[in-house]
Amino acid sequence: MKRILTLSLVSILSTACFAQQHPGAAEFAAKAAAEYDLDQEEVRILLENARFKQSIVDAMTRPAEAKPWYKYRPIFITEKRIEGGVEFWRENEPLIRQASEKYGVDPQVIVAIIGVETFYGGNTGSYRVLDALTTLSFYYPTSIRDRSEFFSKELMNFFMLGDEEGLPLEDVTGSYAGAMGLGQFMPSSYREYAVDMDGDGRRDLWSSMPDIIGSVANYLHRHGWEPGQPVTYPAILSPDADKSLVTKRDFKVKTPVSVLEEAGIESSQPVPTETLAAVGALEEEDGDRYFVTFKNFYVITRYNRSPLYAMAVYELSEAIRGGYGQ
Ligand SMILES: [Ca+2]
Repeated sequence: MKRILTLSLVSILSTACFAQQHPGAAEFAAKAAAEYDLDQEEVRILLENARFKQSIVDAMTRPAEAKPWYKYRPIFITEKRIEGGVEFWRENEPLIRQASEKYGVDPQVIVAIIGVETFYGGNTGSYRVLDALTTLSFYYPTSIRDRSEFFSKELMNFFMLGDEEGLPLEDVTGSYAGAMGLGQFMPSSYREYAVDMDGDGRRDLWSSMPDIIGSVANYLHRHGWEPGQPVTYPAILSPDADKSLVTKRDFKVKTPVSVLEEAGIESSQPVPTETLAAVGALEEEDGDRYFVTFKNFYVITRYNRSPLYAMAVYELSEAIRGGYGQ
């Protein structure tokens, strides 16, 4: 009897110690119930058990994308990551072929995305997603552009995902931004684009290789991937080229290649003149390198907005394809 009493006291005390009242959490729980039909009490308890993490705030304020290309590239384009990709492809060949055919996405790009995101599953993130999304919803760093609303929506999606997929929300781990599984899907993307390719009734992006590979392929397909079409080619600029056509962030393809040519910007590889394209620049040690981008490059930026990211995925995919012998 005494022992049970002691135990329950300890559990009450520890609950009290860990329970955190986050600013805005009560309103969030009320909104979850009113607008998304979630259980208000369940949401409230989950939020109380979510911990603020200073390390997440710190990580958010120094993203790798702030680096110039010549410093960013060596992080992702390594012998180890290329060989890992070839090996991953060989190990999962039937699944990758199946997903590639079903969704119309080039196989090497599926492999490269998983390679850049998590080193083929070697690093899927060790933060509790509940802590990450709570921290970024309620304590977003004030030193950078405020994205707390985005993370608040992701937190809501996380709770809905928990309901739909039966996920143990307090145990789910991911990146410091709350991205999950081998393809690092944010909760809204998980809900929208993940597929149950092994047909067991659940979408498992951590341990079902068919679901993981199928989901990455479906994500690219749903954003408009064009199989077998180019991603990007180096650009050749004439001395009087119109550099106002060079974009930094928006890689939506709007300009026909023929118009780029008139402006002194030429693709190093031949493409039909009516092809829509954009032009980007990457910072090398000895100055900017220009490149013409196509629809597929834009699709990769739907996975991550940074052109550095898209170029890393592309270069890795080509190196893996070479190593695989395709
Ligand atoms: Ca499944």
